[in-house]
Amino acid sequence: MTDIRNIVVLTGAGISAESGIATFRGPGGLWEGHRVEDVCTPEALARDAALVHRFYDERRAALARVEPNAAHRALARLDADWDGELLIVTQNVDDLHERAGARRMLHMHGELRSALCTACGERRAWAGALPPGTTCEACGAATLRPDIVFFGEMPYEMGRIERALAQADLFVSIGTSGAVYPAAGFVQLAVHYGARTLELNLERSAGSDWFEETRLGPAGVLVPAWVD
Ligand code: BJW
Ligand code: ZN
Repeated sequence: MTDIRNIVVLTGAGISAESGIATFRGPGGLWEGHRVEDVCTPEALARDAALVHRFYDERRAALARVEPNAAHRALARLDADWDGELLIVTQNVDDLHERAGARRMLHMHGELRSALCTACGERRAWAGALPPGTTCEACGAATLRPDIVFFGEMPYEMGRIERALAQADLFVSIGTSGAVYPAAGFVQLAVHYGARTLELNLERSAGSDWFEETRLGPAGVLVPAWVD
């Protein structure tokens, strides 16, 4: 990687699969018979808040039963050792990158460990269960919801991500199906700005044709092999 200084890494559900967190699409990707596209919407929250809260309460509780895997740890080593710019953009709402020790990262689709006030936009830590009726510390409204980016909502930090992609010498995509925009379009942006592109995924994805190189296999093997 001699000519590489600025790196953007995009991660998806596939990087957490070996930790035991189910991916969204493919086997086991349904939740109580609902497609993620049907549960993770502002309309679903308005229609059946209890269902949506239960979905996320279970996912939040499951975080306590999983650990970062070799792929998360390899990216944390990259973060610690890399002298150039690095931004790890995760679509995941779990906290396995930070528990592995990564620091230069952001959660573009929100976080299970965070609550969002729909009245004032305040985000705050959400550790255990949040009983219905809990009020926002900033504005006092009882309007807290999971701090998750639903379909039709704008992902977080898009400006920062686009600036990093414009500066990137290398874009690496790990464990994502390329089915959900805008993340699915990052490879095209990276190519447009002249970055090298590498995909590490279990199988070919919707975006594979855009990448200069695709390596197929489990993230727990491919990511350490790439980093070390
Ligand atoms: C392994 C592995 C192992 C397995 N090792 N690999 C039509 C066309 C284009 C766009 C749209 C459209 N209609 C609507 C849109 C926009 C929409 C969209 O893209 N929809 C598509 C379904 C078509 N996008 C949005 O709405 C986004 N916002 C937006 O566009 O804002 C702009 C805007 C706003 C308002 C008005 C106008 C414009 C928001 C998207 C939010 C996504 N949210 C979710 C839910 C998060 C909460 C939760 O976790 O519950 O985010 S959906 C879900 O999918 C989650 C993920 O982050 C996201 C991506 O999934 P990911 O990570 O790729 O997982 P999988 O399961 O799909 O793939 C896993 C991969 O890993 C597979 O390839 C496996 O092979 C691989 N793998 N094991 C390595 N061991
Ligand atoms: Zn508030």
